[in-house]
Amino acid sequence: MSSAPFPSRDPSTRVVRTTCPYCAVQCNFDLHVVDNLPVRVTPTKECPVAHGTVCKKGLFALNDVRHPDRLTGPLLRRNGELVPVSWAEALAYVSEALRPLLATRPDAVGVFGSGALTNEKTYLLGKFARLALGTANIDYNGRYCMSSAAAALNRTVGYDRGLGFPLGDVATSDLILLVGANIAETLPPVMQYLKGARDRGATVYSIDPRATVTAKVAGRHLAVRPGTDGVLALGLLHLMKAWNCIRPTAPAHGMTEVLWQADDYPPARVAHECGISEDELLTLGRLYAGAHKPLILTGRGPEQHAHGTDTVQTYLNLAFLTGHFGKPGGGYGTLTGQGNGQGGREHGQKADQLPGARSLRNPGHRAEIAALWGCSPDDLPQPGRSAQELFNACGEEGGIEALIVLGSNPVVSAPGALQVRERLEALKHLIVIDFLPSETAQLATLVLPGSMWCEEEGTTTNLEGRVQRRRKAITAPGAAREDWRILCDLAAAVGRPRGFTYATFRELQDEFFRATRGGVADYGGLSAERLDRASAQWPVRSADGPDTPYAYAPTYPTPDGLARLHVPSFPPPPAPRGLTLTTGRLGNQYQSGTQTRRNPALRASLELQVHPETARERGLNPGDLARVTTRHGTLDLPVALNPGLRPDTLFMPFHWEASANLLTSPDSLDPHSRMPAFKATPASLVPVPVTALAGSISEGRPARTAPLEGGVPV
Ligand SMILES: Nc1nc2c(c(=O)[nH]1)N[C@H]1C(S)=C(S)[C@@H](COP(=O)(O)OP(=O)(O)OC[C@H]3O[C@@H](n4cnc5c(=O)[nH]c(N)nc54)[C@H](O)[C@@H]3O)O[C@H]1N2
Ligand SMILES: Nc1nc2c(c(=O)[nH]1)N[C@H]1C(S)=C(S)[C@@H](COP(=O)(O)OP(=O)(O)OC[C@H]3O[C@@H](n4cnc5c(=O)[nH]c(N)nc54)[C@H](O)[C@@H]3O)O[C@H]1N2
Ligand code: SF4
Ligand SMILES: [Mo]
Repeated sequence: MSSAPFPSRDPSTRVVRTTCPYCAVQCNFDLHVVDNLPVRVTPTKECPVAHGTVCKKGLFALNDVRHPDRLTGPLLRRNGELVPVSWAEALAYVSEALRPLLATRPDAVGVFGSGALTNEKTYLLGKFARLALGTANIDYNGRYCMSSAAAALNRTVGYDRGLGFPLGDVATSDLILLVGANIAETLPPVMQYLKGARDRGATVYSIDPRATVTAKVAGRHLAVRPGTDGVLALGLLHLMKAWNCIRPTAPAHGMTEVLWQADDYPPARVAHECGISEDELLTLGRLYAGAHKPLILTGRGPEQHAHGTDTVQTYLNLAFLTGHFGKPGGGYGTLTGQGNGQGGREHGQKADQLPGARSLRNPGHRAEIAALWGCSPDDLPQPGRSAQELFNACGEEGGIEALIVLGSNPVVSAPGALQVRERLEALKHLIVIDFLPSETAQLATLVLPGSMWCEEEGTTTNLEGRVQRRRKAITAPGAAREDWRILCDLAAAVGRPRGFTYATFRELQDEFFRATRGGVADYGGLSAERLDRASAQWPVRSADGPDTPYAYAPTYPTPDGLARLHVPSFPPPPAPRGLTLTTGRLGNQYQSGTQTRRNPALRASLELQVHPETARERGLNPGDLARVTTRHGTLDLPVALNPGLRPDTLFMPFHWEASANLLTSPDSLDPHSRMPAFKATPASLVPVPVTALAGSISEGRPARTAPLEGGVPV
C-alpha cells in the first residue's frame, strides 16, 4: 500500500488514506481534501479488510467533521451555564480543581476512556492517570462492550485477541454460528466473508431472539430466549459427549469438571430453558458434530449479561473440547465492536492493566513499566474501580469528586442512565474532552474541544488484531486541539509535566510501541514506516520479524502454558412468563448517537420492536405509543411490528437520549467482567394514550444502589 498523503490528479486536492472513525472492521479509505476541508470519501480495493467496500456510516463520516455543533473552544460552567473561555482560563480551572485533590486523595480523581481512541491515546490516557494523577481509578467503555469475552479468554488462555486468525480464513469454515451478532448491520463488510464461506457450502446459523437482516442472509435462525446462550452451549456439549465427539485441542485444566457439568443439560431441559424445540437443538448439534471446521462467533448478544463471562466460557469450552479452538478459520472468536475496541483493551486504560496487556497486579510488569516511565514501581497505583463502580462512586462520600471523560457518552450508554446522570451531577468537577456537545458534555463543568479521527495521527487495531495507521488529513478547527496534546496540557496544569513533554506525535508513538515490547500484546516491532508498507497482526516482536496472523496456538501465556477451562454457573432460568427487553443497534446509527444523530445521511427512528402477536394481545398497532416499564424506569415509544422477533421479547436500540438505558439495571454486573445486563431486563408493555410524547420519560426514578462489593475486574 502506498504511503499517504500522496498527490491526486487535481493539484488543489490532496488524498489521504486513513481508517474509518467507527466500527472495528476499520475499513481503509481515501479522504479527498481541498484546502483544510475533507470533501469526499472513496473506498479502496487495497483495504486489507473490506477490499473496497464501506458502509454508509463510513461513506458519510465527513458530514459531522464541520458540523455547526462542532466544539471549537473550551467551555466553562459559570453560574450554571457553559460559556466560552480561553485555554488559559480552562487550564487554570483544571489546576485549581485538581491540585488540592491530588495532594490529599488522588483516587478521588477518576478517568474514563474509550475504545474509540487510537492506541497512542489509550496508552497516554493510562499513563496520565497513573503517573500524572497517581489515581487508581481509570476504566473505559470497553467494560460495557466485549469485556465478558475478554475475561473468559484471559482466564482460559492468558490473553485475548478477538479473532485469532485473518478474516479471510472465515471462508474456510464449514459451519458458522453467529451467536448474538447482527453483523449485516454492525460490521457490514464482514458479510462478504460469510458469503464466501456459504458459497463454498458452509452452513451459517444466526442464534438471536430476532430474525435480523443477518439471520435472513445466513439462511438458518435459532431464536433463543435472551440470556440462555450458555445453556444452549451446555446442551451442545452434552450432545458432543454423548456422540463421542470430545477430542480436546490440547491438554488443559478443568476438562473433567466441565464435561461432568454437561451431563446435567440433556436436550429436554435445554430446549425448555432456551425456548426452542428439541428438534432445533438436535439439528444444530448434528451439524456441529459433523463439521470439520466449525466457527463460533459471539457478538454482544450473549456477552452483555450479568453472567456474560460464563456464557462465553461455555462456547470456549465447547470449541476447545471438540478440538477446534485455535484452528485457522475455526474454533471460537468474539467480534470486537468499536474502532479500536481491540487496541483499547490492551494498552492500559483498563482498571487493572498496564501497556502491552500487562497486569497491574504483576510485580514484574509493574517494574518494566515503571522503568520506562522513570518512576518507582511503588508509585504505580493498584487496580481501581470498574466502569459502573466508578460512576456509582461519583459524588459519594470518600468516592470520586472529579472525573475526566475522553471518548464516551455514558449519560446515554451506561446502564441505569438516570442514576448515572444523577451521579455525574453530584461531582464537583466533570471534565469532558469531546468534539461534539454530547449529553455527557452538556453536564460538564469544563468541556475541552478535542480532535476528530481525520485531524490526528495514530494507529488502531481492528477485530482481527490488525494494526493500521490512521493519518491526519486536516487540522482541528478554531481552538480545538489534538487529544494527545490536551492530555499533556492537563499534566502540566496539575504540575506533573514530566513524561508528558513530547515535541511531536512521533515521539509519543515510538514510546507507545516501545512500552508494549515484551507484553503479550507486543507491538514492539512496529513503526509508522512498517505500517505504511503493510498492516500487521499482533504480536509483532521485532522490527525485522514477522507479524502473527494466527494467535491461539499452545503453549499459552498461562502460568504453566496450559489452558484453564472453567465450570460456568448460571442463575435459575428466566421465568417462562412475562416479557424480556433486549437492546442493541441499528445499521444507520452508532452507539450513543453523538455523531450519527447529527448526520442527515444516516436517518433512523427510535422504535420499540414488538412481535405482532404480542402487540395484538395488547391492542397495539404499528406506530401506536406503547409504555414499556422495567424495575428501573418507564418509556413511551412508538411500536414497530417485527414478526421475526420472539413473542416474549422486546427490542429497542440505545442510540437516542431517551435511551434504552433508562430501562436497564445499574447494579446487576457480571462478577468476573463487571459487564452490565444490557441484553435482558424483565419488562411489561401496555398501550398509552396517543397524546403522550414519544420517547418521553413518563415516570419512574431508579432506586439508588450501593457500589458492588467483591473482587476487582479481570
Ligand atoms: N451500525 C452500528 N454498527 C456498530 C455499532 C453501532 O452502534 N452501530 N457499534 C459497534 C460496537 S461498539 C459493537 S460492540 C458492535 C456490536 O455488534 P452486535 O453484537 O452485532 O450488536 P447488537 O445489536 O448489540 O447485538 C447483536 C444481536 O444480539 C441480539 N441479542 C439480544 N439479546 C440476546 C441474547 O440474549 N442472546 C443472543 N444470542 N442474542 C441476543 C440482538 O437481537 C442483536 O441482533 O457493533 C459495532 N458496529
Ligand atoms: N442498552 C445498551 N447500552 C449499551 C450497549 C447496548 O448494546 N445496549 N452497548 C454498549 C457498548 S458495546 C458500547 S461500546 C458503549 C458505547 O457507548 P459510548 O461509550 O457512549 O460510546 P460513543 O457513543 O461512541 O461515545 C463516544 C463519545 O466520545 C466522542 N468521541 C469519539 N471519538 C473520540 C475521540 O477520538 N476523541 C474525543 N475527544 N472524543 C471522541 C463522541 O463524540 C461521543 O460523544 O455503549 C454500551 N451501551
Ligand atoms: S463503520 Fe465499520 S464497516 Fe462501516 S465503513 Fe466504518 S469501519 Fe467500515
Ligand atoms: Mo461496543
